[in-house]
Amino acid sequence: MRFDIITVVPELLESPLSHSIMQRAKDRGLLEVYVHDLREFGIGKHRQVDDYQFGGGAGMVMKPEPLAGCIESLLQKRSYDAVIYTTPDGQRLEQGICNHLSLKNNILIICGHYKGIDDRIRQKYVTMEISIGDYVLSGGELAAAVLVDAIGRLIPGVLNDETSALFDSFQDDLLAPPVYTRPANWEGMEVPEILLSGHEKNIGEWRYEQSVERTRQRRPDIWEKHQKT
Ligand code: 6GU
Repeated sequence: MRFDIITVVPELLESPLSHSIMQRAKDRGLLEVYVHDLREFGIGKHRQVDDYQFGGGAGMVMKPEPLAGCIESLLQKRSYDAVIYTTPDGQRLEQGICNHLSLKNNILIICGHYKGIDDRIRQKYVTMEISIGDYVLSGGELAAAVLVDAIGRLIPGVLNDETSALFDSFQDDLLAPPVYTRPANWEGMEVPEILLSGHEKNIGEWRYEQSVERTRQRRPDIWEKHQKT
């Protein structure tokens, strides 16, 4: 699976996607991430990528020509299954969207910055607009990193234990159960005995009950959705 990411701050995307599971996925050839510096397509001596907004108002807007130049240069080489714009006014990211996108081959992500991108770029090129939650970030780069991580880890072979993504919180509309490791007694606090019993079936049932209880208490909204399906 290949991601191309267009940004004015490439540095923000390097580190988050170059360690741990994402780096291993790249090393294994399962994931490719190419970050494109929009400034290379900037206008004039100063490689301008933003400008004042028509109609007045504070904040700069990303100009259409550099974005179109960068996007067109990528489209010459391949087509994309999705052209995603990261923006607070997009569709809120959920596990289901990640599952869906993990089946694609080529995804192009455009990171918004400043007040956002000229709306004509959205109209002409963007097929999906995604927000990672109801709060405002100073740019779409961290959201793009979140997207690549959340999607990339679902590619078969990326996670060590291939089944483990299936047990994630949200994957079946339930939060994950609590987990413990050694020592069994830490500062007088004991690990639930059932986990030491070796009884796989009982442990499975206990984990499910814990998941249900956590979901009811912490996320009644998810619990309601779970009961409907
Ligand atoms: Cl995708 N971008 C920005 N700038 N802020 C956000 C966001 C995206 N998602 C949540 N907040």
